[in-house]
Amino acid sequence: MNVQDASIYVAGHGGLVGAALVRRLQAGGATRLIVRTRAELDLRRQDQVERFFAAERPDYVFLAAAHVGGIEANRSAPAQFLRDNLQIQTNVIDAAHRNAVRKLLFLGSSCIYPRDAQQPMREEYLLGGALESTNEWYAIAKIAGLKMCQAYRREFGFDAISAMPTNLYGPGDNFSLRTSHVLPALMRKCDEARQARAPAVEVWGSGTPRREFLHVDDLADACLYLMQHYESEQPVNVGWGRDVSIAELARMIAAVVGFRGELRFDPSRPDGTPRKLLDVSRLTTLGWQPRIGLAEGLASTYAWYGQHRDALRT
Ligand code: GFB
Repeated sequence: MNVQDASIYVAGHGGLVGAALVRRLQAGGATRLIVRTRAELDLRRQDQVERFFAAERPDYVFLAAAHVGGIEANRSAPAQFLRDNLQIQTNVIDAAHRNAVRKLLFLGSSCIYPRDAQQPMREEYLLGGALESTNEWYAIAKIAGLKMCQAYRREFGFDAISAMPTNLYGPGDNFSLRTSHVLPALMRKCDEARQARAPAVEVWGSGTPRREFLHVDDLADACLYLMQHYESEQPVNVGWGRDVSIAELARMIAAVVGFRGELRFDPSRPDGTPRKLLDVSRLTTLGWQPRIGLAEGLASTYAWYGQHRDALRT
């Protein structure tokens, strides 16, 4: 793929991942980027998606549009997580194939692997056991998406590949306390507690679950690398390679933010998967490595949050 000349559609450019992809492609000199807002193109509507692809006929597609959220968002909206994601990915993958897209990259998630999978999780562990109940609706949709890519490659020869990122963070994240993931939620809670001189911040669950965090700019770089260097039906894990406990993460965030009060754990909230660490050897063997460590990424994300906090308080 020649980034400068190709027409490239980034589905979901308003989200954390899509916006990072646009930044990465623009930095690479892309001149023919195609994006649409949700108001312009509702990817859940097959008729709209078919009209869009027939008119634009992009060369390459990054499928980063999805209904996403943290543990509470997943719990409270199972139908939307299942339906929206199945609709979006089915419409886009099928229309891309029918309109001669040269290659498509589908974004999945590390929650596709069994809850009690051996750690770190290799791509082969897919469907080897039961899923984590707090996000099984999202996981089932993402598994269907990667299977669609495999099936379209086998039956139609469509060059569709899948990347499975670990938990992501960075500029442009969702900082809503109800629907966000843990990292932006704790950043915002610590920031507000510091400003209000509050004595404590509430951390959901026991603090013992372990998560791996990858900066979204690293993910975008990996996606472009895969688009240019990978052609197979096997999904590829994209992660940092190390994990931290939620308690450790909370302490790191408190230090970055300058919150010196107490971290108060609330065991009435769910922990979710006990551990989620990806084996990234398939990707590193292909020649790609992440660059942004968690301490550095937390500092730059907090700087970004500081510039946008008023607009982000929803
Ligand atoms: O990031 P998170 O919402 O989702 O939660 P998952 C990770 C862990 O952080 C859980 C704890 O153990 C939470 O209980 N946690 C502590 C908090 N304080 C907070 C808080 O204030 N807000 C939030 N949100 N969590 C998601 C899946 O799982 O990961 C998605 O729901 C997707 O489907 C995504 O796979 C990558 O890491 O548990």
